[in-house]
Amino acid sequence: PELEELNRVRHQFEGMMLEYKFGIDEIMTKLNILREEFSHRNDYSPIEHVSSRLKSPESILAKAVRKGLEPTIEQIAAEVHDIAGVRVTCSFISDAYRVFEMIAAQDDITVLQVRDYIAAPKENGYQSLHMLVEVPVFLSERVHPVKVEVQIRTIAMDFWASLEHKIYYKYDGDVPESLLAELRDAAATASRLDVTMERLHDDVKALGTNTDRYIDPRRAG
Ligand code: 0O2
Repeated sequence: PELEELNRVRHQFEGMMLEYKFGIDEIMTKLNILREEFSHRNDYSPIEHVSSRLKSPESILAKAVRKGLEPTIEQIAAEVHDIAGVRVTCSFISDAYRVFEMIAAQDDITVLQVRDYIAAPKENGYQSLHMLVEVPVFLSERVHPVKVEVQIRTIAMDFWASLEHKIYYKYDGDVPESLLAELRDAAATASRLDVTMERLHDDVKALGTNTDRYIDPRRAG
């Protein structure tokens, strides 16, 4: 009977993970549609790259323990918000907010929570725009609302976050202060790069609509 109970729980857990995977599929479709539409219009796309991940059972349990949760499926589903994760990278900060608005405006999406670590970076320098959304998944006998955490960030923020994540795990969360200071410094550099790139992009865009202002150095004089 114990084995039977274990198998029942395992089956229930696998069912939950499948629903999260469907949630990811729905959000990925939405983002890919937007990307292809921009590409068809031959427009500049605010979406540079999209990736997704389903949190591993080990990480889910580790987070449940960290949060002091009962290790039940109900508690995990209610309290662990990033089991389904989608990450969008953009070239510019304004694009991150544009993608956010486009997702939030879709009728079947409910925005449950927004964490704007771009406007208010974390103490360690982490920057990213997080939105927790709920998307309906149509199953054979019911419609299930699935939570997906969407992280939207620039290429520079993503570069920083990937390395910081690796360092954090390498030191098991106990990163030496000197390294933390260098990371904060690097985050500030990445942030300055984002601001400069956005300004350059805006300048060139303004130029594009006023060709008179562009002087070809090979023809001038
Ligand atoms: P992994 O390995 O990416 O899955 P919550 O319980 O959701 O309310 P939480 O988890 O702190 O509180 O939420 P938050 O701040 O939205 O962070 C969730 C995810 O954001 C993390 O998941 C990371 O992916 C990313 N993140 C947040 N802070 C940092 C940071 O300081 N550095 C990096 N590199 N990523 C960060 P996981 O489960 O921590 O990691």
